[in-house]
Amino acid sequence: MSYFKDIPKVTYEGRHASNPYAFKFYNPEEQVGGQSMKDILRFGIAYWHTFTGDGGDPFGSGTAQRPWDHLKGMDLAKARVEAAFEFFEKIDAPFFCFHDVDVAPEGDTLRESNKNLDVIVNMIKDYMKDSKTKLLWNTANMFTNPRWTHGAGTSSHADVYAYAAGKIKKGLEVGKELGAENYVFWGGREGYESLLNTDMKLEQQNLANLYHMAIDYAKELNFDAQFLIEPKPKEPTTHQYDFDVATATAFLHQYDLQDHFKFNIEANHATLAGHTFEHELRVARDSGMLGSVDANQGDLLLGWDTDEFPTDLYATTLAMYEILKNGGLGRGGLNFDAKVRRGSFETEDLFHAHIAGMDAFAVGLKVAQKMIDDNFFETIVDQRYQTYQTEIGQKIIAGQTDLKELEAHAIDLKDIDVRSGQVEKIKARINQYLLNI
Ligand code: XUL
Ligand code: CO
Repeated sequence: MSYFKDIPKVTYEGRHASNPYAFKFYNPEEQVGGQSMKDILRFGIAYWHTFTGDGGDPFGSGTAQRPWDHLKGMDLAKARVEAAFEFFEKIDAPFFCFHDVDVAPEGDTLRESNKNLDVIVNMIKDYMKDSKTKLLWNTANMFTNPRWTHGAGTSSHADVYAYAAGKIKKGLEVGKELGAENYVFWGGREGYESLLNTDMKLEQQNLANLYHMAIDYAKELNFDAQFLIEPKPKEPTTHQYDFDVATATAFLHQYDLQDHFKFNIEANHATLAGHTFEHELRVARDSGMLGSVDANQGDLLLGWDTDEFPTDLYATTLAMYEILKNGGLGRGGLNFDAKVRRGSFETEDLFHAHIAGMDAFAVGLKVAQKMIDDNFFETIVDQRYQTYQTEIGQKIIAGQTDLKELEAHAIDLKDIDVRSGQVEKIKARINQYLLNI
């Protein structure tokens, strides 16, 4: 049975191609900076948005028209696996990602849910044998079911906490079974709605303990996936504990978890935190903790997590610059945590959206590599900070001076030659790079 029978396999046809089912810029085998595009970009398909989501929003029900809509329960779950692997093959996806509840329906108990999950995981494992598509990461959904109302690892109820621990245990076993490269912790409802009824210290300590238990169990399983924290400042809770990379870094250090985690950075979460995407990538890169990316974009006019497919070439270029300067994403990848708009309800839109996202990152990659080859940003930054190459400047950056010596240096200074930052000149050059690829 084919779910996408009218859609051909998507291949690279070049920037002037008119075929909507062709990549215009993403050419998997093309070498960029000595590596193939496919190996640098490591695209992932988010199961929840592409195969499970129905296009519903807080104001209206689902609109998506999917060839598996007539099915229910385990039959629906099985059809989605078949459709997913057909989709991966047609779009040439190296990776996919899922939450436990995306792939298998929950039962009345954790035992029943695990039973359903085992059936589907076995099926996925069979499909993976004949597929090039690997598991970038899996995770446990601990935010949808009403039991998670007050959080999971930060719940006010010990039974809910134990339930969360059980879900993570199973998630690690599933990740091991399917050879996942990473395991993600997005703190869905780990935060608070109101400080008036919240013991923040207890909640954060409990969450840290849960992470330590997960580290121990992964060791016991011999599961060597990279653990990833995915920061988000708000939504669904008013204040999420993993607010942004800087906040989550402090949390990891406070509870001695810093050697066991990297970050999965989502563009739309960055902008919700009042940062740019590249800011969050930079903070993680500077501390050696950039692990993976949820590739999407938000709508600054709306201000919630709209999870749009990334099409903004400026943003993908600056993101790819950070990723290349990081030496790539290692075991991470670019997971499209993105959904087609509610109005884009036809099945073929799933293809158009992924093609648009893959092409946008391919452009970003090529432009960023060209800038790096030209030492574009490096030259600007070196010049801007050149006074740190003087005697006193070198002492400052080496931490080998003191207030007395610096006062003596400054006390008779007049007319310091502070230079323009020239940000408009830089932006004009970036536009030239973008138009010249
Ligand atoms: C929610 C979000 C999640 C995580 C995985 O905003 O980004 O889908 O990526 O739980
Ligand atoms: Co995400």
